[in-house]
Amino acid sequence: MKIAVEGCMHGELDIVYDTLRRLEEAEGIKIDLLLCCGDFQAVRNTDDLRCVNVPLKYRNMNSFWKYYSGQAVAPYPTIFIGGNHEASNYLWELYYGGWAAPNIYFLGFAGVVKFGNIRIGGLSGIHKQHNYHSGHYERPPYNEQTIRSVYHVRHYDVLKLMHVKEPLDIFLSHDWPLGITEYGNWQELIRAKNHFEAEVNNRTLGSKPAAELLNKLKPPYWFSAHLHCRFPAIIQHGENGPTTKFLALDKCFRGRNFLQVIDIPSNPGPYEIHYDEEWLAITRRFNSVFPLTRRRFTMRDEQLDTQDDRQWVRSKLNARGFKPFDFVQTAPSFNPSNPVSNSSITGSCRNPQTESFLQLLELPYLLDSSNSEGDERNESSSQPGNTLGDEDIELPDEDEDAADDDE
Ligand SMILES: [Mn+2]
Repeated sequence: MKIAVEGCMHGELDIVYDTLRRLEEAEGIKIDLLLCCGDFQAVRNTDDLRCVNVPLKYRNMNSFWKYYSGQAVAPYPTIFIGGNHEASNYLWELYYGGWAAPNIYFLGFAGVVKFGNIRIGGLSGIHKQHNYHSGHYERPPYNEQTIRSVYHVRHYDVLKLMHVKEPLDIFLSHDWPLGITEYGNWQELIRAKNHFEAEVNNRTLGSKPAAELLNKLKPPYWFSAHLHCRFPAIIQHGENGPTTKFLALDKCFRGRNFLQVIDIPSNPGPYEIHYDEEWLAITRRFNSVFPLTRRRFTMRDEQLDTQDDRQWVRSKLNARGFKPFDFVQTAPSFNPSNPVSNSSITGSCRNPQTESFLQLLELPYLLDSSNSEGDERNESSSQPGNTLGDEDIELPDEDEDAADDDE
C-alpha cells in the first residue's frame, strides 16, 4: 500500500491532489491514501472562516469548500487530523471523527481508524500546558480566547489514546513529540531554522503528551507538521525494542518538502476506511467521564478495563458493518458569486454522522451541552499564564507564514 503523507494543508487541496496525480504519472505508481498532519482548514463557508484562528490577511477560502459542495471530488481517500488553524466549529461537530467531505475523513480530536489492515491513530491540536487539564468547554461562536483554546490538546483525549493496547501502524500529531530532535540531525535543523535553537537546547520544542504517546504506542511510523520544515528521526524504544520512523513535513507550498510517499506491506485492496473496534470500545468506556467544562479533569484510576465494552462493540459492528456513517452536509457551502454569507453563526450543529455514531454506541449526545458551571465562554481567563499574547509568541508557523509573505 502506497501512502502519501502531507504536512500542513492550509486548505490547498487542489495543489496537493494535483501534485499526487503528477507524481503517480512520473513514477508510474498508484497512491492508495493521503494522510494530512493538520492545519487542514476544512472551511465550508465564510462563517467557518471566522472560527479559524488565523491572521486576517490569511483568511482565504482556499479550496476545501469545492470538495464539500461536490464541485470537486477528492481523488484519493484522505484522512486528516486537526492542527491550530482549523474551522474548529466544524471539527467539533465531528469530535468523534467523520467525513468532513466525501472521501475526506477527519480522525477526530483523538482517533483510530483502519484502512485495509493498516491501523492509523492520531491526536488533533497543539499542546499548551495551561489548558491541558480543562474539559472541552469551548462552543461556537468563539471569542478571542476560545478560538485558540479550542484546539489545545486535552488530557482526556490523550488518556483515551494511552488505552490503545493493540499495535498501531501509523500515528499523526500536529506538533512534534517533545524531545524528538535528539533522535535526528538537530544541528542541521537549527542551522536552517535558528529560531528553534533555544527550544532545542532547552528541550522545550514539541508536545509532552505526544512524547508520552510515542513512548507508549511505539508505532513504526509517526508523522507531524506544524513547524514548517522537514525533519526525519529514528527512535529506538529500549535496547532491543521496536523502532519508530519519525518524519515531520513542511506545509504545502511550491518548492517545499510537504510530501512523502511510504510503501507499507498490506493485504491486497481495494481499501476503505473502517471503524476500529478497540477504539470504539475505549470511546464507549470514556464517554461517561467526557469533561465538557473548564473544571480540571482528573481520573482516579487511569487504567480502565475496556474488555466488556470490546465484546459489546464487536457484536454491534459485526451486525452493522464497519463502514463509517455516510457524509452529510450540515451547512451551506461557499458561493463565489455571493461570497458574503448573510447567515450568522448560531452555535454548533448536531451532525447526523455524530448522532448516528452515538446511537450505534448507545451513548448520549453531549457536544452541545451547555457549560454546567455557567456560561464561561465570554469570560476572559483568570488562569495564570493564559494570556492572549503567549500563543502569538509561541506560534512559529505564523512567524513562518509572515516570512513567506515576501516570497
Ligand atoms: Mn500549525
